[in-house]
Amino acid sequence: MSEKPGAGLRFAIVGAGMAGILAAIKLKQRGEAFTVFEKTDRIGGTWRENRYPGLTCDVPAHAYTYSFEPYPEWQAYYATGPEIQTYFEMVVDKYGVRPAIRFGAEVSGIDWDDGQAEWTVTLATGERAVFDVVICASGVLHHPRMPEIPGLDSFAGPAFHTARWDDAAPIDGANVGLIGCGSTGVQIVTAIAARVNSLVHFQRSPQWIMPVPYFTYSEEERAAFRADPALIDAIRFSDEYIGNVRRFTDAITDIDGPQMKMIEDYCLQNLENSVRDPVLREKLRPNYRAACKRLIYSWSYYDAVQNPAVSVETGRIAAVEPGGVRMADGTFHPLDTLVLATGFQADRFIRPAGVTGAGGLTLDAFWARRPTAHYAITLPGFPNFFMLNGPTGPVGNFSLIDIAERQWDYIDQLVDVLRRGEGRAVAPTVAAHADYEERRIAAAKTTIFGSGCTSWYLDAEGVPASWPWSYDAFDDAMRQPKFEEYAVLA
Ligand code: NA7
Repeated sequence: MSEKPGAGLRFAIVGAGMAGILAAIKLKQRGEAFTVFEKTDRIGGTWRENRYPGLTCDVPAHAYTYSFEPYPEWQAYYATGPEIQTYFEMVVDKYGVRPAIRFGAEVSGIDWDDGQAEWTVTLATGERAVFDVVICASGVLHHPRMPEIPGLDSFAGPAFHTARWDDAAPIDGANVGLIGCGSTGVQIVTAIAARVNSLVHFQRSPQWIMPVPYFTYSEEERAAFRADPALIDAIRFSDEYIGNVRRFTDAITDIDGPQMKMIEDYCLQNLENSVRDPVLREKLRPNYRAACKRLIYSWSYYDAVQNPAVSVETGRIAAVEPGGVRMADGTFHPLDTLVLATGFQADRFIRPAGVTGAGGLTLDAFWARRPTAHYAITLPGFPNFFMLNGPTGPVGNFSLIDIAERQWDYIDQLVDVLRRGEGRAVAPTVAAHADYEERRIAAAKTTIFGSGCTSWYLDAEGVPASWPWSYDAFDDAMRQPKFEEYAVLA
């Protein structure tokens, strides 16, 4: 484990996904001492873990890319999961951070020592090491949420969550059941509709589907990207992407405004124009506001769902039986394979690792009511502990890489306080964070996420957990921490 290099700071990064890789690169470029702890044997986080058919990032590929490492090789406007994994593997080697990653190193505890002003990181193996700063980059959606359906364990064939894809499960020519219609379920329908004998898509709630353009890049276009990175920037900063991000965040914060009306009209027009059968059309018609659940971007779902092999089942599931799924009205769907696209526990973050901050304050206690962090990054009582893509951040329909990079700039300025020797530890004050939370919660309740639907955006009290202000407000907040909101420990 890393030694304390003179007066230099020792950094622990938890997680080798997109955000952990970013932190590692930034610290390596500064020549600082860091160790990345990765519980599995590969980098990639979400993109390593999810391998379901149709896995695609719904942020345009050239925008879902580190700003310092544009990638001319993307095959299409939207990248697939395997392509993104390849990109991250390339970046990790190009920037030489792989040797600093400890694979198979699951962090089970992170404990602050008030006297020494340092963190002890404990691994599941019992091994311990001491650090000055912890960067928590453990992701958001990584603990599958299994549905509570009677008899689920009795299913005779393969039944598995989408984040635990079973390659041996029959799909081609098989009778497949798919529970869940979020982004994951919709992508799977589009990918397997033409492969199955039958696909029953169990839909508890209909979804808003935003039609988006899809096109591949030719070899000539990729050659042009290689020759002139300005062409990549033109996509990255295009009105099609960044303009839409701005309009989208305007819409979610001004729910009766013109931008939201445009989104709703556009999606409904897509439904009317694309789905021919009036019965199916009504099944697919959402009964809550657009973007209340995470808006689904798809160019192909309505085509796929009209494949004769696909049926949309809107009844209530009563039980899973060994041979299939029984509905409350007695209907039985015989199935070979049952896929659970039922989402994730979005309130876990670094847990189940136990984190204990100053004065013995545990993260579980601090988060007893809801997970939160000051501007989604820092926590009062947890000095020198920084989260990337932490709670209350903007997890809407725009690039989490962009978000993490801006968050890193904010973190870097707080760490500078330590680098300059102005103190040994920095954390937000209780009062500053309480003020942030009060303003955030009041604003969150008025966003579209709080307009009356269920979703993973909502905390246990039904308050939207996502950043409730505009993209520009986020950009502004990340430019410089309000240092007066922070206490520096001498
Ligand atoms: P989501 O968006 O949380 O979607 C989960 C889906 O599963 C949603 O349609 C749920 O219906 C459905 N669900 C959950 N439990 C059940 C039960 N018990 N019975 C029937 N249906 C159920 O997860 P995804 O994996 O699709 O997407 C997660 C994020 O990953 C996505 O937003 C992107 O950011 C990438 P409900 O709507 O609750 O009625």
